[in-house]
Amino acid sequence: MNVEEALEQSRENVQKVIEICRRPGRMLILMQDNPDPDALACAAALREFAFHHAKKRADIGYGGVCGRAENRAMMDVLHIHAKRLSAAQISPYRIIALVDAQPNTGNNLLLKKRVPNIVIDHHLMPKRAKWTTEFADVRPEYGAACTILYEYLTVSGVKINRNLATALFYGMQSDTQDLGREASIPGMHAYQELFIRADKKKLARIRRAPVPAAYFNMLAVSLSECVIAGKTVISHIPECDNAEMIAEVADLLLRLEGVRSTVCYGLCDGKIYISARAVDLRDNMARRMKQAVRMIGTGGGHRAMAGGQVLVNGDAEKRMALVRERLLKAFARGKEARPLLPQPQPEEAVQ
Ligand SMILES: [Mn+2]
Repeated sequence: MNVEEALEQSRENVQKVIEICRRPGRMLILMQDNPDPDALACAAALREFAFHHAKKRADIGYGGVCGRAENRAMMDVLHIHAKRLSAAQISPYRIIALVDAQPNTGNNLLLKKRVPNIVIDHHLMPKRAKWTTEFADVRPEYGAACTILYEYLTVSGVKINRNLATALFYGMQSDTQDLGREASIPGMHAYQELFIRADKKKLARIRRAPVPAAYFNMLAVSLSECVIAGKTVISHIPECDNAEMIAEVADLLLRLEGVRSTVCYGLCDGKIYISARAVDLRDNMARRMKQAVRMIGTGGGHRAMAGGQVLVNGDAEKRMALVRERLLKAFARGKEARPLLPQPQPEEAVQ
């Protein structure tokens, strides 16, 4: 898709989105349970869009936790007011827009029986997507979903203020790793436009947000038991208080020389979260992730990055062991797993 075609598509779509926003009743913009910068940027942009075209002040919500220091800093510095909701708190909303996520994927609060009004996303859709919505704009070729929202604002004449430009730029930057991963032509165009307008000082404050000591502790744990199997690195965090740490470790380990893909998994809030990353788009992480969690959880994403969740009922250790087995099978079939780092020798008996 070139830039003109993309904008044409957006011009067509904004009419329907405006019509939905103009209906009476409260509107909720729902993100995935652990919203990332792309989701936050989408939500901030759609809120601005709804206010401009329908004078509607939408709420922004998510289940789970927004734990990553950068993401909390983004909300803080750019004044994105998102609230943590329970599934029950969603029902009073008359209009629901799901951004950077899809229904029935297990990563958001939307219950099966509730049909959303708007879905704007860029994740690969399952062949037979088992969900319905009134309006959907899903562009799997886009590296970041907020590029779609950038187009909506642009084609419908909504002014993008400095904070919003910064949010959109950071959303694109973080989902595409500075356009190095799954960047589309419309995405590159939007990135350039937004770079000029983004507040660089605020960007720096977000990217280098301070982290607590627990962050380094989790990092140390994830590295100490990390294994390499073939060209895949697999690490885990047995007890993780921040699900986003798992994605961060998967990203970090991808820098290891000679590695083609990375997987990190960890137990957080009674759920096992899994993140997978690939250097090369020929390795389809979304497909492997689906294979790994088949019958025990949900998963999906993109070719270069994928995520999954497995619920734990009962023995968490057994579940973690099963997940490990499944991951080794799906991501490093037939390869022997050996420790990545030298293992500490057992201490000699003290006399
Ligand atoms: Mn995204």
